[in-house]
Amino acid sequence: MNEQHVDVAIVGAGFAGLYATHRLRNLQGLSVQGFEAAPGPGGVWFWNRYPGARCDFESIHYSYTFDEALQREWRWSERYAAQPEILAYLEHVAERFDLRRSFRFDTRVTSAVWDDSTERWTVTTDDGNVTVARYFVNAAGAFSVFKANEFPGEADFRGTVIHTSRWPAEGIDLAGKRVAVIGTGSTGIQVSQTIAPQVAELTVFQRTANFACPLGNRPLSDEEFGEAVANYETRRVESRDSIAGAPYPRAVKSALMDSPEERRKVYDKYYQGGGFRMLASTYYDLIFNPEANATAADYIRDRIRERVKDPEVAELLCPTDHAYGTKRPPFEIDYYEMFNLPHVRLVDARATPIERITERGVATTDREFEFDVIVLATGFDVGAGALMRMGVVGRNGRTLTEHWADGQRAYIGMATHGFPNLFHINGPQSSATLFNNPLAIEDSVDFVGGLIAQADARGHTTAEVTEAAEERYNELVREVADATLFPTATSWYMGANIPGKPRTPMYLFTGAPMYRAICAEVEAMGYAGFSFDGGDTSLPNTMRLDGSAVFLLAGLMNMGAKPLEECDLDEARAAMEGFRLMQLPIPADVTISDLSYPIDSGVRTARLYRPAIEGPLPVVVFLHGGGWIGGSLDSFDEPCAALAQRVGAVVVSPDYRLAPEHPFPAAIDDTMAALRWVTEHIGEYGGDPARIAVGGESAGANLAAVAALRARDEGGPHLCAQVLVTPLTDPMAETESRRIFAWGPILTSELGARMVSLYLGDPMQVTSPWVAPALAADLSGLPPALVITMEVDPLRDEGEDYASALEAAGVPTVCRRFDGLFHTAYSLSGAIPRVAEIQEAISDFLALRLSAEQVAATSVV
Ligand code: N01
Repeated sequence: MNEQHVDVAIVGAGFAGLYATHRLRNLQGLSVQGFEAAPGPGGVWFWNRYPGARCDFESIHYSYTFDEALQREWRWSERYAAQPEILAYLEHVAERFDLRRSFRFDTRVTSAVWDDSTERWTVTTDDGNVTVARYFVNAAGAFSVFKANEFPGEADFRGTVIHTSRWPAEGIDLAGKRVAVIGTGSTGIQVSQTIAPQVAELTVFQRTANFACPLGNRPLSDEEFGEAVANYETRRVESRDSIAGAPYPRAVKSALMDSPEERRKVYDKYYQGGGFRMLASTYYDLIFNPEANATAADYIRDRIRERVKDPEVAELLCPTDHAYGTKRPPFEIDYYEMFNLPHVRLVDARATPIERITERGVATTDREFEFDVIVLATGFDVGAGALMRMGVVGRNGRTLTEHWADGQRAYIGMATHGFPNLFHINGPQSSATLFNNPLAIEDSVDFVGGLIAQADARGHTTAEVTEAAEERYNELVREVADATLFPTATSWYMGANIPGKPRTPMYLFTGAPMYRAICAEVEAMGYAGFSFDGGDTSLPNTMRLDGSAVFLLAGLMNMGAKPLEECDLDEARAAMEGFRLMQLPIPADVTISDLSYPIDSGVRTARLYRPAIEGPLPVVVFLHGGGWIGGSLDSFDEPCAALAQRVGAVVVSPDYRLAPEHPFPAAIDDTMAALRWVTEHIGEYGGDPARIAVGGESAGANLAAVAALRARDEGGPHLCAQVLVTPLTDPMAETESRRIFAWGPILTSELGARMVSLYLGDPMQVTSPWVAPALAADLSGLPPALVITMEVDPLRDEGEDYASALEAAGVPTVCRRFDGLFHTAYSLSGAIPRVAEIQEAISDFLALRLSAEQVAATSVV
């Protein structure tokens, strides 16, 4: 037995293992020993040699980016390269960067055990050797364990049974043979359409019909290749910044915003030869809105019906049991036309399941079929299936299999608690499956390389994700999945294709930009979530957020929405109006009408929301948010209507003047004018002038708080309550939340400062209590207050400080913090289900404060 000592042991010589070796050995100078079960490099592209095996992501995108010369010199022959070409590419990379010498091929890892006393991994291989390593990198890939044959009787069969991922290099002669293909995923479709012309009979066993769309393969012209090479630099940046990791046009509309005719045009454009564009470039809500998804599903079903002549076969090929995209979409060349050939038949393996393999072929519950060759295209134990079989033992003798008994989990897809110095490349719960894999791999390897470099530079010997970080990330992955349609399908995305495997989301379904942003944040915070030598670190801000919030922010990134702080005034206003798209429908039983109220320089509009309840009703004057520079009656229609309905109150939303056209004190003057008008006239609209509350969100909450002060000091109007949702109470406040959440989300420090400066006009006003109510000399005598704050909001602490100050001044005050939510969440009810909890808190508070009994009792006192 040989024992060798290295810095890093790497398992796998596919895209991940090769780049990990290059980065860690060639660029970082670490000693590396790699292991690969296959006789050569290539990973999944070594093993999957079945006829028709081809990448369904364009090769100019699905390739390494780390070396510019490599990008230029490798000339892809087709738009979507076939397996031999991709394998040749990886062999070329192995040669060019001298990577082979770091690998032992034909070698399997049989155990990997962590020793806490030496802080080393001991890796044993089936050649009897032992490698002791500081770090252990799992680059074994997600598709290296194929799904074992589930059908009894294989030994009885007189012909050949073969799984697609074990296709022999010399091929199998299928000419004139009777062939069965079991499985209609990406692999089954590729192999069937390719072998159909050669075989005597082809029988496809389909358990679940799939939404396959045209691949659009063709030779890559010199012009296309030249254009790609010339623009690689910008293309790669765009790729990494897009949902799927390729510079496809972004989906920026809901499918429900287009008419059926417009939708047809969009789907026609991307269906024909668009590959993943059909999902990534059409409509952003296909993956979470069932109604939107149905439009794409209907479209694809119609194309299947057009392409397959026999209506019964066509119907069988139409998927009906899952939403489009919730199983990994396959791509095809002439798969559907293949079923028009007389020697090809489709068997419904759901209606008549396969029972066994017999001496002559396959027996279903209905009959026996005779074959010479049975091809199993039945998929993989996706995720870290390979690692699970390697005998990995972490701290305190705990095996990885035990740790993952309830489902595979890895912090940002890269690290597992209890397994120090073990890193996964594109591991479970990464975003790899929705992200062009070579790019995802490079990002993941670079992250791990950076972490090791930092640990080494600082003299740390162990790096391990904390239990809390792993747990929170795991929850986040589930919460994000719950915001999508993915959990509604039985797929390998959900670990649901392997009997007995825990059903749990295998990936973070946000798209690449959010996943990359989380990894960047972890790194920027000194590898937040990781503990070096037992020291503790904090969680990245994004992981404090509710999954629905992360999913929403990811959606904005996928659309390429400009962050608000980068927008000019018009763009910022338009973006705020766009928030309406993320609101629930307006409750039908609330009547909405516009009216006018006078201000010094003329009249303004106010919008009145009245629930279908007999009056007189209590009244809420609600000021919309928007940083005093944006927001509108329209953008707050839904929050105001929902408030009216929940509280059973007349809600009046004044259209106060905006800065910078109308700086301070225009907005607050208009607010006061609206309050006065409401007090005098609301009786005409079914409101009770004795029961008026003021409320607002963000800048609107600032106006509401100031209005309460002014109403007290100016002798009216009389207000029974104030509701301040995420108020700004002091522009100059130096709070911890302003520091920690300086980068948002949505509201950043820079944006906040810019809005305040536009609002003020004259900077000297910043200390006026009419701008900064927290600076008022006296807060006593103000109406009872409800202050609502969000955990991940720069304004959180000043809201809570203001609530404490009100209470200290004798004002009955309730302060509610909503963990996991962010500034502006209140006006995004369609995307953030927990807005209902905020609305409930407001209606509970106002129901009490505006009840006739309470108001009467208070007046008597
Ligand atoms: O595997 P799959 P795959 N009886 O799990 C059926 C990647 N890939 O090898 O859906 C009858 O998708 C199963 O039926 P059902 C890509 O990410 C990429 O095709 O479970 N049928 C399904 O139809 C892909 O998603 C490329 O009801 C049974 C099929 O077998 C991933 O690899 C090319 C069955 C399995 O489909 C896996 O694709 C190829 C049973 N007992 C693959 N058990 C590229 O182009 C399973 N099935 C990059």
